[in-house]
Amino acid sequence: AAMSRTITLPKTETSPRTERPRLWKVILLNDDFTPRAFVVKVLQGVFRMTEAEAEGVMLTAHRRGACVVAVFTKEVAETKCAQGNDAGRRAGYPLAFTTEREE
Ligand code: TYC
Repeated sequence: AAMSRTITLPKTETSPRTERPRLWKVILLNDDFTPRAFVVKVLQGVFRMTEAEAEGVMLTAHRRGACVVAVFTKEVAETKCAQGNDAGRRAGYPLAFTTEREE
């Protein structure tokens, strides 16, 4: 009877390069209704900012229309964005965060 043989070829070398994950910006959008102090509290609570950092981000969004808050991996950015939007909605304000992929 014919005997079958399995020939194991040498494993092809692959370069073990780990790519950096793409980062996503969380952006704070200005509106005419959310109180400044509330925006600052949300930034401190969700993004672990100091009061001074949060004031700076809030004022930049207030003056320019939007401000990049921070960058994260996609899932973290989406979670922080949702937490910020939920905090505004629960308090009856139109506070809005959005995410955008970095180039
Ligand atoms: N423009 C708001 C006001 O004058 C304050 C504010 C700042 C709201 C930044 C949102 O992302 C924002 N009460």
